[in-house]
Formats: sequence, C-alpha cells, structure tokens
Amino acid sequence: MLKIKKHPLLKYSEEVLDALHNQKPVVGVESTVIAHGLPFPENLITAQKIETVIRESGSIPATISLKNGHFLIGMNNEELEQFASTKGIPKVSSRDIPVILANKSLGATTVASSLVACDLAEIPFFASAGIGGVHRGAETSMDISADLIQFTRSKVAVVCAGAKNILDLNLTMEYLETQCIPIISYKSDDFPAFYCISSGIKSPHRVDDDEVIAKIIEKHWELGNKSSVLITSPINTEDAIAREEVEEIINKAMIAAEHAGIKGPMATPYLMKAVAQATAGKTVKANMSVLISTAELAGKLAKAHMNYLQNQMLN
Ligand code: PSU
Ligand code: MN
Repeated sequence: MLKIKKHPLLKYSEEVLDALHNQKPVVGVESTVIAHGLPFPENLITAQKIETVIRESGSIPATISLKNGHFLIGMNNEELEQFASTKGIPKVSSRDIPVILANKSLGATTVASSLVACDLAEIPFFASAGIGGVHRGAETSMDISADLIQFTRSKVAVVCAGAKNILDLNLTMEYLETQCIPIISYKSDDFPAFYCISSGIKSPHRVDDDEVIAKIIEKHWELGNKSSVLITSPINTEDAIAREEVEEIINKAMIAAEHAGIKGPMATPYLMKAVAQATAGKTVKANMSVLISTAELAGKLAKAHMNYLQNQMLN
C-alpha cells in the first residue's frame, strides 16, 4: 500500500483515496461542464454516466470541484446533485482558485483549474470532452483559454475530443506547438473538433496502440517536461455533427454574442448554449455522447498507463 501525502487544500472521496493508496488508475473530470455546459437534468445524468464508464473501463473517477475552502477530489452523489441543480455556481479557472478557496464558496472547475488539482493530487490522467483554446478574433480580443497555459504547467495526460469549433482551431494548434505540448490522435489522422469528427486539420501524430501512448507520456516526463500530453479521440460517428452544419450557426451565435456584449469567461458557455438552441438540442446530445466516450477512453488509457508503470518497476 502506497502512503499518499495529503495536501491540505485537497479533500479526497474515500473511493479515490483508496484507489491512490492501492495504485489503481484514477481519471480526473471537470465540473464546469456540469454547472455550465449542459442543462439540468442532462448534466446530472451525464456526470453520473461519466463516472460509471470510467469505473467500467477499469479506472476510478475523480470529479473535481471547489467547496468549503478545498478542492474536492471525487464527489459523492449528493455533491454531484448540488452542482447540477444549483444556479450561479461560479466557473473557476486557474486565476480564480485562490479567491474561491479563501471565500470557501462553491466553484465549478474548468479544464485548467481541474489540472491544478490533478497535479496536487498526483492524478496523471484527465478526461475532457473539449478543451478551451484560442478564440476566433483573438488577434484583437486576446482571448486565449487558460486551459492552454495550464497545459504548460501540469504533468497530466489529457484525453479529449479536441477543441470546440466555436474556437479558432488553427491558432489553437499553433499555440500548442509553440508551447511544446505533444498532441497524439488515437486511431485517427485528424485533430477532432468536439462534436465534429474532424476539424479539417491533420494531427501531428497518430497512435493506435494503448501501450505506446503510455510510453509516450512517460518519455515526455522523463525528458524533464512538467507539462501535459494531449490525446485526442473523435466523437462516435452516429452522434457526430457535420462541420458545415455548425459553421453557419456558430457564425450567427458569434454575432449575437457581440451584440449582447458577451466576452471573457462567459463567452464559451454563451456560445455553446446558443449553438444548442439553434440546433434544437442536437448539440446537447452530441455533447453528452462525447463527454462519455472521452471518459471511457481515458479510463482505458489510464489503466494501460498504470500497467505500463507497474511492468517497468518489475523489469
Ligand atoms: N464545455 C462546454 N461548456 C463549457 C466548457 C466546456 O460545453 O463551459 C468549459 C470547460 O471547463 C473549459 C472551459 O475548460 O469551458 C474553457 O473556458 P475559457 O475559454 O473561458 O477558458
Ligand atoms: Mn477566455
């Protein structure tokens, strides 16, 4: 049994603590998507399903949030229900963490702030349907998600379906290249775009083998990098939306956002909601599907990664 150094800012669920003690693979999950990404009750149903598929794939889920001056590392059902049904829980990115900790208020963690927690908790795997990125028009707005900057600071393997097409995906890829973040596309040649199978951009690397992915992650860290590795996998074909179909809707939603003066942290949730309304909920279904499939894959890859580490120790 491994002794875990308990960080004073973390509060573990029993299930996660037991997994870490017994070297079972753990997958971190964010809570902004529960509080802001999906409507109630789809958000609660999806949060529970994410946890179920991670367990079924052989890993333990750690849904992350902020409460009572701590990061929750693993949430019980009551806490998931609270986050899914309470209105106005703030979206907390990395810059906001100290304020929420000091105020002891509730906070829904984004990819960026969840990675801060994963790093402190020594959880090397994280699942996110869609990461933040460089926003369209960032040349003038300077709106670049802190998710990208956090990747350069957190030693976590992030499994995702790429970034949402409300972003500028070419600039997002450029930024990740500049910051030396490896992007590995699992069983696919393209960088996916959340509810679209492809962004139209070729991925720098395709890998089809789970053990090779584990090895790449470890090599990245053996090199002394203290940053993330991105692993992408597209949405299931049957739930995917055609790129052309959402493009026009996104353009309209962006004009509406500009008219309404929406910028900063509320830009992503506003645009996602506008697109969902315009597609009569089709993107909500796609969003749920991609959250579940990325969680499932993260569970499987976290297990392969743990097996790889254990085999390394034996040899
Ligand atoms: N997916 C959604 N809605 C969201 C997000 C994801 O459908 O609000 C969140 C994620 O938590 C992601 C964050 O980390 O948006 C990025 O926001 P920003 O661009 O403000 O950094
Ligand atoms: Mn932003």
